[in-house]
Amino acid sequence: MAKRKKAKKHRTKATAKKSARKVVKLAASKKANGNGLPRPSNKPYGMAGRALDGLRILDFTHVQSGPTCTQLLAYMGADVLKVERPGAGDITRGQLRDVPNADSLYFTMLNGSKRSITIDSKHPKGTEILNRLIKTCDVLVENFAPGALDRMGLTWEHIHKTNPRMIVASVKGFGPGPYEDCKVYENVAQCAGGSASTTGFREGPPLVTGAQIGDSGTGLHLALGIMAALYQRNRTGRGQKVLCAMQDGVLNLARVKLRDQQRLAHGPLTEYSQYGEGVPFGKAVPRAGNDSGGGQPGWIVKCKGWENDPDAYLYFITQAPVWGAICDVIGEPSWKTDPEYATPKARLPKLKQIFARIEQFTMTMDKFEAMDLFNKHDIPCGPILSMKEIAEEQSLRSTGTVVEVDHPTRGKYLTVGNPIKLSDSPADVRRSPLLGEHTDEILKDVLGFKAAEIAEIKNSGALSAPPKKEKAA
Ligand code: CAO
Repeated sequence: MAKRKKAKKHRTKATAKKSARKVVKLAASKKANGNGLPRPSNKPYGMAGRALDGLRILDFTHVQSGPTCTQLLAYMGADVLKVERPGAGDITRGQLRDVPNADSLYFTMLNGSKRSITIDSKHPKGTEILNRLIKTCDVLVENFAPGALDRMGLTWEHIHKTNPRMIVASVKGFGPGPYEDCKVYENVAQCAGGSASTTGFREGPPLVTGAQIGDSGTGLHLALGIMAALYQRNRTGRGQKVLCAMQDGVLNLARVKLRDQQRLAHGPLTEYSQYGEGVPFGKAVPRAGNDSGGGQPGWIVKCKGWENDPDAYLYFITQAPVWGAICDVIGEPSWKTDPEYATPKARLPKLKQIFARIEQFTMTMDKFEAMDLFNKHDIPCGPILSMKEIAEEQSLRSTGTVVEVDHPTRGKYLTVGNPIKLSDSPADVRRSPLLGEHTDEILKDVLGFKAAEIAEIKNSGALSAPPKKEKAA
């Protein structure tokens, strides 16, 4: 009887919390603009355009890491001028092509809202144009292999002398040290930054993750560095160099594992399932499968249909404050008071068995039913969503996180919009440019060249691919 009363009290508390949240949400939604934020004010400060309007970026980025950074800045209003090699452009335009003769999704999903200009940076006239662009832009962003920018003659000293206000932001694979001259791609960074050694199952090899923490993750770090440098420039009037190494970016995202490395010196990592399984720890942080990283143990459990659907799973967290509700819902009310289960410490060695019981329960319903049920009781959990489900998810479309844009050669495609929502600065998500689409426009509007000068520049060969060499007969 006492137990039932307590359970009822818990349910009432959880329901009250839920309805309070609903009331706040309803009140807010009257002013909200669909992405959960207040609508821009109709006062002048709310009508001031986008956050980065007026910021001009000379974008020398390619592949993924740098383009992630500049695309985000473009979404927030910056005028991003993407400089590409004539005739070829960013190598990703032609990689993983799904539509013949059209820019790939690899390229289009990383270069939205930018303008494209083709310039041969090694041609004397090309160098002249670049120097003029350096004078008019605020930030140069690049992620060439080490030394490539210098080989174009665009050393920090040269850029800083040409435009002392310019910020030069670079992604490199490694910072100064034994590997600083190495080229790096995503998975190399995941391995060198400590992520791969701590991802996967104990019995298996190191694993890389699908989330592009090396490329896109470092691009995000770079965007933050650029914003900080711009803020400092307001005070000093001087630009500075910003460097983000992919190894550092990955480590920053994997910092909890460096935490665990240090904890290991003081004893086993009790929240890792291997502790409960009695498997001794070695000298380095092991792979932890789907164990949750924090102090609230979690695991992935099967749901109805798992035999045929590879994503019919739910991530379930046995959060201590709702342990009573978990026991009630899964039908193990005695675990609330049983000293073997009642405290988080007592549960640690039995996590495998506890999750097996939870799984027995979740296998009776699909992942969305399970999500609804557990959420009613404030139990944290999440369905494993496939990319198909995400592409079709209407709430992500309404908030502008997933956006459909139209492209002249490939037609409509989905892209990821701005995940950072600003209440006075709606995201500007447009299709990616064709190679050199804005060359004339940039020469005329940004650099002020007259039609005759543009024709002369074009004749010089600085904007076109060098003629192919005749093959010897
Ligand atoms: N006009 C003329 N030449 C141009 C040009 C232009 N507009 N744009 C680029 N180039 C030239 C460069 O000058 C360079 O020439 P040199 O090496 O002869 O001086 C050349 O193109 C290629 O540059 P790169 O070395 O950066 O390209 P790559 O394909 O060999 O390497 C990558 C690619 C990504 C491994 C390397 O750029 C790199 O390590 N970048 C830093 C780390 C990074 O961002 N990695 C993430 C990549 S996303 O997975």
